[in-house]
Amino acid sequence: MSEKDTLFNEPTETQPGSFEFNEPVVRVFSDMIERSVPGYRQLLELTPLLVRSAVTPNSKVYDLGCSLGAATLAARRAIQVPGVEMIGLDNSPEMVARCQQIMAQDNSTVPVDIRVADITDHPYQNASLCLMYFTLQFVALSQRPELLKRICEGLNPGGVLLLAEKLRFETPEEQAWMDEHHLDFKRSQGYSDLEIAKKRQAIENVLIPQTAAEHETALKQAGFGHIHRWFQCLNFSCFVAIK
Ligand code: GEK
Repeated sequence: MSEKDTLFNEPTETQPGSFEFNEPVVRVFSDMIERSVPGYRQLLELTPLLVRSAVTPNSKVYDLGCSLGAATLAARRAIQVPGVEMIGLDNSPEMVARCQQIMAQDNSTVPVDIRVADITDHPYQNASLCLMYFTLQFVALSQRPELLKRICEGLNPGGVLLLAEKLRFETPEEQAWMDEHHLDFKRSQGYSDLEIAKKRQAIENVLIPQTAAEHETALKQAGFGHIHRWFQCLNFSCFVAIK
């Protein structure tokens, strides 16, 4: 069970400077992401539909930046074809340790290997599906094109990347409207204005969002043939990219 996220409601001296996926974050992570990302639960609810159409027998399914494995589990429980192996990667050892316990408690029979790894230098091969939910936004901008290329090369023909990201917007008006409504969403989830401001400060320069057009161009340049933005909830979106 996730604890309630009160990390940014604590006295300033006990707070981390820059945001990190460390033990205190792991303890509250499920609550934090649900109350911070509008549409997160619906994205997870729709994931099985996309998994069932993408995954082929005897292939691998990767979850990149798996955290506590919410998307890994959504996919794992949906896989109906034989010979599939799942691999969840995250570079936070604390996240991986907890995620391994969560996977061990799940009674799905699809083999799953949760590893501490940097997704920018991990090999990808024989993949029919890669999930990358809200992780690319934490990778250095300079490393993103190469990472997308490696993922595309590791997918089999017809293989699918599901890429969920926080978006940046082209015009100041659209950006301001999205920011305002995202703020209101967080307030509606019980966060105070002070908590919201402190979290924003901690995550600035750590989470770098790109525009939808930038993502679409990068996915094309990485070698994907078809790219659709199939889901958006305020400033959070999911793309499907098909090799
Ligand atoms: C979910 N997908 O619940 N290599 C590996 N892991 C990384 C890297 C990297 N280079 N950079 C960041 N991470 C999940 C949510 S959270 C999103 C993903 C969020 C990991 C980081 O340790 C963290 O666990 C995850 O990416 C991002 O559907 O917190 O907004």
